[in-house]
Amino acid sequence: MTSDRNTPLFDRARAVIPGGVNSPVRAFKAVGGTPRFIQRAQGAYMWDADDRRYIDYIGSWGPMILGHGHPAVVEAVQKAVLEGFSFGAPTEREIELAEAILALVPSMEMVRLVSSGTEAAMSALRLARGATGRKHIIKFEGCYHGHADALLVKAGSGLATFGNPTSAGVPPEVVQHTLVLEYNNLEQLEEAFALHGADIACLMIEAIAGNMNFVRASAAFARRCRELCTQHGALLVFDEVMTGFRVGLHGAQGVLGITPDLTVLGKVIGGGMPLAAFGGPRKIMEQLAPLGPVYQAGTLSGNPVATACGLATLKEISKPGFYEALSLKTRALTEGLKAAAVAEGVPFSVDSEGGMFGFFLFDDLPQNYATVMSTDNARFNALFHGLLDRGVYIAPALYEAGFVSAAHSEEDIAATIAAAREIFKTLPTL
Ligand code: KE4
Repeated sequence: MTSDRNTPLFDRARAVIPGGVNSPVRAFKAVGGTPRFIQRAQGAYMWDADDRRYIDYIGSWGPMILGHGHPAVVEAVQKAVLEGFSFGAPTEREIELAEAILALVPSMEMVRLVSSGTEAAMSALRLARGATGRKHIIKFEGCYHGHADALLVKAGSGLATFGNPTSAGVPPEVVQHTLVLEYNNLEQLEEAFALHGADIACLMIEAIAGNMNFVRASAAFARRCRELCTQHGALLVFDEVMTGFRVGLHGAQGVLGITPDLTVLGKVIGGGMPLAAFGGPRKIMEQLAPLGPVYQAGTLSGNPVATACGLATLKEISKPGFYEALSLKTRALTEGLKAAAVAEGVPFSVDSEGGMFGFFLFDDLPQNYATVMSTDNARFNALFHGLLDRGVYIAPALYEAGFVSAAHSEEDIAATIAAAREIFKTLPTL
């Protein structure tokens, strides 16, 4: 009988931390079972409290694009730590990181560094409202932009009506200006702008939605978001916390060829340390304190250790051929999984871009949240736990994306496909 330290650790954790975790998805609530308490990670692998090894397709939900413990990143962080943890004063390294980000995101002329994607999205939202003097915002069902109150909202009843809170503690008046539309629904988009266009501060979207597993905005839909924002004087905000530097060196905006007004970044730019950012044209960004009237601040914003980690990461991913190699590896995984599923008669569809991928237990790729959430939970959970038991760690929720790193080997990909094929043989039929 192998030792099981995860269970007592989970019991101990639940005694002192709500749900035993510091972020809900980690609790395995969607898939059941006991979360694995990770002791260490290296390259494409994580080891749990029982020293069991997993091929890691979470990558800290996106940041670990190089794999865990990349030597150049470790060296940069070790050096930074010896120079000081935090100063609460400007540093040259923040300038270097800002310049590096601007060089890779042409839609940005200025950028502000913060400590989490939530903080970046919340600040971008406040900036959009401050810069336009308008209150209303549009978001889409299935897109997640962190847990700021105004963004914890689900669709209201009926077309283009204002949203209702998805969380206790968010008063209805806080979300009364948030319109929640169906992703990829052109009719609702047109109606929302026809009814409210003059009052819309911004439209915030994940142009490749990783919080619905992996759903792309159609080219027509993304183009129409851009056109309608321009036409009505609203700001188009791309939340690229997940897709930024993950789907390609220039993010989803590079893949789609669309220039947003504001971009929200996180995850990869911190390389695993708490670092996120938002940015856009100078005329908008200079509305921010201390220059302009839109307040935004943070004790650890631009933290010198986090910026060292982010800079070292960006340096590695900017090297020629990085994304070509990563994309090939990711596609080898998704096509291999698809072939295994088809061979076993399991309905399965896949998509990927750069180092981000998704799969669905449907023949066709879903285009919106409702379809994604119609997935048979029992089948997904059987796949999740079957893979976990075979040393493959995918996202513990069917609405989450997967991530491949530069450290994943061909052998890792082959082992993953082989494990999935074994499970497809016995996956409960509908
Ligand atoms: P954080 O506050 O978690 O750093 O970022 C919020 C956020 C904003 N925008 C997008 C597109 C995001 O995907 C996220 C966070 N993503 C989740 C994964 N779906 C983080 C995992 C978690 O919540 O523990």
